[in-house]
Amino acid sequence: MKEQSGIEYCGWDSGAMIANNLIIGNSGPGGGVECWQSAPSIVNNTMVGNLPAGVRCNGCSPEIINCIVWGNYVGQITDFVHGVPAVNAIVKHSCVESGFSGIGNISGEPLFVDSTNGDYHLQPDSPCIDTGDPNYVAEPNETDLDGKPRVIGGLVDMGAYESQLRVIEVAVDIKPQSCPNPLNVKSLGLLPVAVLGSEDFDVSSIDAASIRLAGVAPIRSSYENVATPVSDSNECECSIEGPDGFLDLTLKFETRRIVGVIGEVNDGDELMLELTGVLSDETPIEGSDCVIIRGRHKPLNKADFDGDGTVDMADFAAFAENWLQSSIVEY
Ligand SMILES: [Ca+2]
Ligand SMILES: [Ca+2]
Ligand SMILES: [Ca+2]
Repeated sequence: MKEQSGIEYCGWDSGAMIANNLIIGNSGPGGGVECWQSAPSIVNNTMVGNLPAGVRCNGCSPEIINCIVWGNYVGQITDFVHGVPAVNAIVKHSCVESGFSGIGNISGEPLFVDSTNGDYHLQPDSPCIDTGDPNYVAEPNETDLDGKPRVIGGLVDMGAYESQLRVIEVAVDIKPQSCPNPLNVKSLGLLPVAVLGSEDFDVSSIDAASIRLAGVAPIRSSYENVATPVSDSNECECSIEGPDGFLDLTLKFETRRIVGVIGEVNDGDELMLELTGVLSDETPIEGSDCVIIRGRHKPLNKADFDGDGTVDMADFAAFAENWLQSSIVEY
């Protein structure tokens, strides 16, 4: 079945397979899927906003796998009696509002892209990504509701749509060959940063123009072998190890622009800076490294006209003194 939505009716002894459907906003005796005396397999469906339930069973034992059952009005997976959870339903690796007993089930908000406007694709940080049945093996050429590959990222998602977005984690080294990485907030110089290549990751696949560190673009980039990735997964772990035989993407950022976006910091603070970008095929990449703040930085208050860090009468005087300047027009 490949319906956008609709009441699926599984009658007497049916062993129907209901897969890859959006079952949204139905109302009727059963709601989304109604089963009578049957044992259908309900796989990779997104069932939302149905009245009374996402799945309602009358003497049936459906097997519900890799589904999202959320925001249905009276209950999610219920017995014939309104709102009572279906005792004979076998529910696995599914996201069910308020939870449901069974292996691999979760109850976190599924984070649809825009459910108000009918977009039930998953946001990149949805808990339903890669949390379907870990042993699920897609058939050759099996697709999701969009006709896109059913399994991306090695593990199947819950729901009708497989998230096609695969974020690649990259190794980032702020100040290659220095550890820790001091950041002098008064510096007018450049902050060197490298995205590190490895046996598995060729940095020439990166679209260097897309790179941002804390949202700031680099002023230049190059390819050199400058450092070795740290194997420790602790995010602020760093190393002084130099070239390793794999080319790195080296970038230079204006320190004052980085300092401009990090907010108020004090001497000795440790701060993680996030690096984002895309590969030339648009696959997103992300990574991070940490800096130790040297000096103290407080973002300028716009009303602090004399720049002494406090807003007081002296600022008002400076403001008043300059008031008329703006109305003087030179001919
Ligand atoms: Ca996946
Ligand atoms: Ca470093
Ligand atoms: Ca390297």
